[in-house]
Amino acid sequence: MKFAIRLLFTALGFISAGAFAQTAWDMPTPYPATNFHTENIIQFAADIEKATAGKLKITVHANGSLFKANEIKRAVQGGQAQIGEIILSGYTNEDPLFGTDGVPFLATSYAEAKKLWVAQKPFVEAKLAKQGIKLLYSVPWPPQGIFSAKPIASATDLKGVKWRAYNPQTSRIAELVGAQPVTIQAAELSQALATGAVSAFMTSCATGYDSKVWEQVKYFYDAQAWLPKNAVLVSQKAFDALDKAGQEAVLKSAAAAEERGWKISEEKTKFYLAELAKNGMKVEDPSAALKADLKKVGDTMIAEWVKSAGTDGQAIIDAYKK
Ligand code: PCA
Repeated sequence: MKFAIRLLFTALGFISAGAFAQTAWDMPTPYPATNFHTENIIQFAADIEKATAGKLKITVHANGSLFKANEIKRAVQGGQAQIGEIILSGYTNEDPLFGTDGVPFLATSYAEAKKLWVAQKPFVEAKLAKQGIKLLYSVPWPPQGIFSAKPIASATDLKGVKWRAYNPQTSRIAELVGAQPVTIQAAELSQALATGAVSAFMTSCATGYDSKVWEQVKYFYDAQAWLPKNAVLVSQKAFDALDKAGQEAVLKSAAAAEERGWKISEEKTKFYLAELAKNGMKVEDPSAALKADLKKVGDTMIAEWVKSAGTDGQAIIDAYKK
């Protein structure tokens, strides 16, 4: 009798485990928990948990805490993480098409960035699919400008300066203006500034705000040079292992996150710029001379990118310009 009861309970246990099968995903992301991309991701994870009645639970590991920024794509590809966030242009050396949105002065407003994404997306999707990765959504950073400890009147003032880079393009800019590039991911930016490892860089007002750069850096030149994008990627294998309802919850929540993210990015730009000023930074337009110097850098880099990206790159440009 006792044995029969135990058997019965065991059987019930199996049934309930089947009916309430729980899937847990780890999601490494590169940027701080309070960054707008991360907050959007946390909402995305909550939407999925709700839509699946708790069957799919995504734990977000922000700020490079589970995998460093440059390790996240490989982790998703290799199945060490089921899902993750990357900055697409961080992978320009792997394939120039990933870095379309990192090319200076190709697309400089949210509307242009959207148009460029429509042209770029099918190529990024296909490339990732070959690597067993499914693209879920992508959201841009605010337009990129120049942060500097010292005032910059023209590119000449950047000669010899220790320049923080976050992707191949920001390194290339340093080379073209005669600065010294050092690659440092956002999670280490505050420390690099505090130790004097770098004193100038290009990024968004959002990252300037996240890293409280005003403690060392006093100038922001709002060059609006490009809008790089983050992308949320899932392992195709992990996605395929979900039931139909789970897959639909992920796709629907991703579409909502993409729409929400583009809106928040654009809307929060004003807030970030105001915060930089409020904390004692000079927020200015670049001088005519600096603008002209940056334009020259952009022209060089657009030509270099078109050359490296071949016929697919040309197809993206043609679709974008149409
Ligand atoms: N912030 C990220 C990438 C682009 C941006 O605006 C960074 O500085 O690392």
